[in-house]
Amino acid sequence: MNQATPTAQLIAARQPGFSLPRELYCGEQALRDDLQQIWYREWVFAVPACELAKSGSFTTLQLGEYPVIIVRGSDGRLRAFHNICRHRGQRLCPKTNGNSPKLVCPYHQWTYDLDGKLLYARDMGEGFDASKYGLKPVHCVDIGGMVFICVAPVPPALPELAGNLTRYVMPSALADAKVAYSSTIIEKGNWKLVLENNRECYHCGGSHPSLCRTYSDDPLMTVMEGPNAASPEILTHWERCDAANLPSRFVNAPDMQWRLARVPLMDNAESFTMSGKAAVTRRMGSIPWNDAGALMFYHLPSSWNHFLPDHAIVFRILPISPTETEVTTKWLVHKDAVEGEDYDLQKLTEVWLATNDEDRRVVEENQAGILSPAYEPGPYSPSQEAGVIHLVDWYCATMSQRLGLQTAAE
Ligand code: 3BY
Ligand code: FES
Ligand code: FE
Repeated sequence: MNQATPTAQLIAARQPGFSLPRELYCGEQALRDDLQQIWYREWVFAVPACELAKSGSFTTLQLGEYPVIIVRGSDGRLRAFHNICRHRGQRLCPKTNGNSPKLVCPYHQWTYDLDGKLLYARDMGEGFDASKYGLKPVHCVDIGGMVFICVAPVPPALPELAGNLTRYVMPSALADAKVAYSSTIIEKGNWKLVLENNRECYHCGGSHPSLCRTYSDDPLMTVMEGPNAASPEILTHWERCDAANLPSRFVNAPDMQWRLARVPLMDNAESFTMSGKAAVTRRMGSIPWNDAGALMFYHLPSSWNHFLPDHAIVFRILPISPTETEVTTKWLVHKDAVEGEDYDLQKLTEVWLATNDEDRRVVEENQAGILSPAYEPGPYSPSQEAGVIHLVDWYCATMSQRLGLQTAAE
């Protein structure tokens, strides 16, 4: 019999429908377990592919203990590698983004091709076999313009997600987009608190004055029951989208690891702007109307996204420490849209920059309260926080299964 680990015990003892025990939101061991069992085993959204448009374009990220680099090869393919030199382990590329015809280690200049092959290593003596020292690969896929990586030896199967995501984002033509703006902030909160906050709009009325101009905080907007079960307003929207062949109906993984749905904005608003009007005059892709709403795509553990007719906003989170999470937001527009002519950067970004900062504050206050020994798990609202319940159930089921323990609820 396996001895249950402390994390497994906490999960087994948790009360379904309630927030998690304190230790899972702040403990070092809990984060180590989260990294091992979730972040190092799942596909993690990294970047939109349009950010790596040319041969030699690269981006780097830190996934837990793993520095990773993603680069487009001269053959046009995207590849990911462990961002560490095979000589003595230097981090190969310290920059977040750039373009380079070769990957050159800054320490002793070992030089790698864009496909990871070691091309050049000075004075390594006779018999040195460069073919043994290529960069170590990381799994990498581009699904409809969204790049995911997985550091596990064998990544989880993708077909369900890949087929649906490709179909739903196709009308946004992400291959013809560019990044108009990128923001990275560190929230002083556990990654699960960042996600919990994102999965409900119970807090929206009290926290998000600018987002609430266009985004309804009706919980039925956030949680739908299926492709034919939603509020009358959403069903009407889906019928209109069906007629235009615009994939819109709610579709999800059975365990809610991902979900997709296109929902209308309030009062036929076009975009997440202060005025509700489109922020970009040049629409992305082939979405037929300005008021087609937002295609929402959630994927655990790392991402949520809104694809609007005029622009898209992609979000990525990465855990930094038990009580710190990096949140990166990118605004995508049509690649030919010109700043100052087709869009005003401030109008494009102001609502979500403000919303992110408001969310940062609530997450940090949530973490501060949970750090108190007086904290005890509290009940989620079944109607308002159903999305949070799904998230926490997915987390507990995944963790307990992988830590080798059945919970009372299963
Ligand atoms: O970003 C989201 O996913 C939405 C908007 C505000 C809260 N959340 C449900
Ligand atoms: Fe990279 Fe020496 S560690 S060249
Ligand atoms: Fe929020």
